[in-house]
Order: sequence, then C-alpha cells, then structure tokens
Amino acid sequence: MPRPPSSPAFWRSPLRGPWFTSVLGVVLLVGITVLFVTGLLSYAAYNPDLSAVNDKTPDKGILGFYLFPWPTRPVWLYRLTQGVHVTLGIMLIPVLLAKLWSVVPKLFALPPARSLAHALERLSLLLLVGGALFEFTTGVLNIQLDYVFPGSFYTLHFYGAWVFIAAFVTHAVLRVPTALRNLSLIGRPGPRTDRASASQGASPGASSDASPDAGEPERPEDGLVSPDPLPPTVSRRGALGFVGGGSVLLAATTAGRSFDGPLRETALLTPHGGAEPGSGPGGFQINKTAAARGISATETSEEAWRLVVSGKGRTVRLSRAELSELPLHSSALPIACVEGWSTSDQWWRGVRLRDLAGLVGYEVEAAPAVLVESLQRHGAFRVAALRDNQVRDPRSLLALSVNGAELSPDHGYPARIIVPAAPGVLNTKWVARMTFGEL
Ligand SMILES: Nc1nc2c(c(=O)[nH]1)N[C@H]1C(S)=C(S)[C@@H](COP(=O)(O)O)O[C@H]1N2
Ligand SMILES: [Mo]
Repeated sequence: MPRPPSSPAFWRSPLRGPWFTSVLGVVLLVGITVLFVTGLLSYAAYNPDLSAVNDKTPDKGILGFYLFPWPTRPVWLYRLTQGVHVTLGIMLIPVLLAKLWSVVPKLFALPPARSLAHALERLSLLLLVGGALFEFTTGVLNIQLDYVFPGSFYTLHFYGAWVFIAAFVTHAVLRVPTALRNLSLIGRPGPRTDRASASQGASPGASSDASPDAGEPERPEDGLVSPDPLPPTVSRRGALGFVGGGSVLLAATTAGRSFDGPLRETALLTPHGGAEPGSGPGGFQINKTAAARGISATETSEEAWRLVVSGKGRTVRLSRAELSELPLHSSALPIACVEGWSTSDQWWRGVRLRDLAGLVGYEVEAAPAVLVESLQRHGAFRVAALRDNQVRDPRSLLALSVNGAELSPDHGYPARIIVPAAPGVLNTKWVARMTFGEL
C-alpha cells in the first residue's frame, strides 16, 4: 500500500535531519536579520514621513516609529545598504528553498495540532513560511520586472516585512537554542553521546551525534529524519555545498549591477535597463528612457522649457541658458536604485539646490525641503520630495551636465536632480518645477 505524505516513512531522503535544517536555519537567521535592517533603512531613505508624494503607505503609524532623516554622507551609503539588501536577498533564495525542503514532512504531519500550543506554533509557521515566500517573491518581481505592482510595491513589501518578522522572531526564540545544540555550538561539555542524550532528553543509550553524516537519531516528534531512508547519493555537507554554490552563482551573476563598465556585463540576472548606455560621458546605467516616459524634444527645447522655482510666495522662471549662468558646481555622486543596481560616481555639474532656494528668498544655509516635479505626465516617479538636509548639502545639484558633456535626453535633459547618498528614485529627471517650503 502506498504510504501517505502524513506518514514519516513517505519521506525518504537521507539528507533530512536536525543538523542540515539547523545549518540552513542559522544562515537564514543572520541573513534575514540583515535583510530586515537594510530594508527598514531603505524605507527611511525614501523620506516617507516628509510628504505623501514619496510614500503612499496608509497609516504606517507605529511601524514608522524608527524613521529618521536620511543622511547625505557617505555618498555611497544607499549604494551599500541597498546593494547588500538585494544581493543578499537573491543569495538567500537557495538557502530558503533548501530550508523549506528540509522541513516539508512537518507540513503533512498528523494530527494537525496536538495541543493549543502546538496549534499556535503551526499558525505562526504559516505566517513565517507565507511571509518569507511573499517577501522574496515581491522583492524579486520588483527588481526583475520593474514595478509590476504600480505604486504599491513599497506598501506590500513593507507591511509584509513586519508580519513576516513577527513570525520570524517568534520562531527564532523557540528554535535557536535547539538549532545551536544540534550544531554542537552550545551544550554541555563531555562525551558527545552523553551530551546529546542529555540535551535532547532522549532515553539513555539513544545517541544523537550532531555531526553532519551520523545517523542522527532524534526525538521522534522532531520528524525530520526519515525512518526508512534511501541510500545517500550525496553527503549532507555535499548537499550544503550545492546550496552554497547556488548562492555564489546567483551572487556572481547579480553583483555586477553595482558597478559600471565591463563588470556590469557580468550581471546576467539584472535587467539592463531601458537603454544601452554605450560609452563616453553618458556611459552609465539608464533605467528609464525619455521615450519610455513620453518626454519629447519639443518640450525640452530652449524655446519651450522653463524651470519654475517657487517658494515664499515668489515664483521665478528660468530658461536653460539663464540657469547655466548661475554659479555652477561639480559633485562626484553615484545613482543607486532600490532595485539594487548602482553606478560608480559620475561627475555632475549644475546649480546647487540651496542656491535655487536662495533665488526665491531663502537663506541658503536654512533652505527648506523641496517638492520636485518632472515634465513627465504619466507613470511612477513624476514627483519627489527632498528633505532640508538634502537641499542644504552643497553637493546636491540640479545637474545640467555629466562627465563634462550636456545631459543626454535619457539622462534627464534639460536638468535632473542629483543628491548624495539618496535612493535613485529621488533623483528626478526632466525637472520642470521646484517648490520650496514646508511639505
Ligand atoms: N522623471 C523621472 N525621474 C526619475 C525616474 C522616472 O521614472 N522618471 N526614475 C527614478 C529612479 S527609480 C531612478 S533609480 C533613477 C534612475 O536614473 P536613470 O533612469 O537615469 O538610470 O532616476 C529616477 N528619476
Ligand atoms: Mo529606482
């Protein structure tokens, strides 16, 4: 008679066992903690508390308790935090899948709940597994498919992260001690067999050696070790090697997204953006082309385009020629997108944001926040709000040229914002209007 999946003997891989599950669990414990922290940092970097323009997450309420003004130095700050978030997230996919595989017999274990405590634990596991799959899926869709959830990616990924992390912390508190014992990282000194039987509460004589390829007897309710294993075709260490190899392969084909030039070509798994940037002064990543955003040469021409700067009840209109007669400054700054890709520092040249605030009567040292609007009429990222510390930083520019050449249409001609350490989404292209003041 065929055995049902609820029978432990249905699951015959000799790889399953506390050691294998615990190694993967500890890797996820560390990795997911880093993902959570860098994710929260990324959210803070969007200035979500500044204006409903940047963040439409309704009632972030207490979940926004930790928000702080994102600094403008070091200039590579977001490049680092978000590069780590995305690259590490991708690397953890094989680990997550292997971990789920290693415990899948428990999904089918009967009875579904032995006690109220057990029922609650299984419910928390539902949130844990569901939350993990949800966070990894939305994350990957966002970086690979370019915002399939219009405007709502942050909301989904942000709320999902909090639900997931609640289940994750519960699970970690319940399981980390066992995992560390299984790995012999904690526990009593003394002969291995004694320690194992003492720590696992098994009957005397039941040895539970925690080494990777021992038979791993365990408490029956752990249900990880197959009672009727098939002969092994690979050792547990070997299987871990496959998982780790998968992570390394993913990293090797992803990490190039954080660099320019030939290294970027190694990022096989990275969408290469809206246009091939080519070489020369504009030879760095182009995510959204002018054509894709409906920006025409007519509306950016010298005759048609005016920058409208307002604040303090005043409005100033500047042609591009007038703009380029204002004091121009250079800053070497990268662009770093939430999708994890970034450019090296480029040499931007343009008018300081704080000098534009000065045009409408603000003290440059006390320049306020600004709302920046693009010529673009449709699609995401038409508008962005910058905080006062970003406006005041002397390296923050309304750039007119990059690496010594006029901005190309795809890089934001006639003018684009560039702010140190900020997420790319705040670097609005094809700027049409800037409104200074309290937001
Ligand atoms: N007007 C406008 N500005 C924009 C965007 C956009 O879609 N429209 N995309 C933003 C995002 S999300 C990033 S990461 C950077 C990317 O710059 P790039 O398209 O020049 O690579 O531009 C930002 N500025
Ligand atoms: Mo972006």
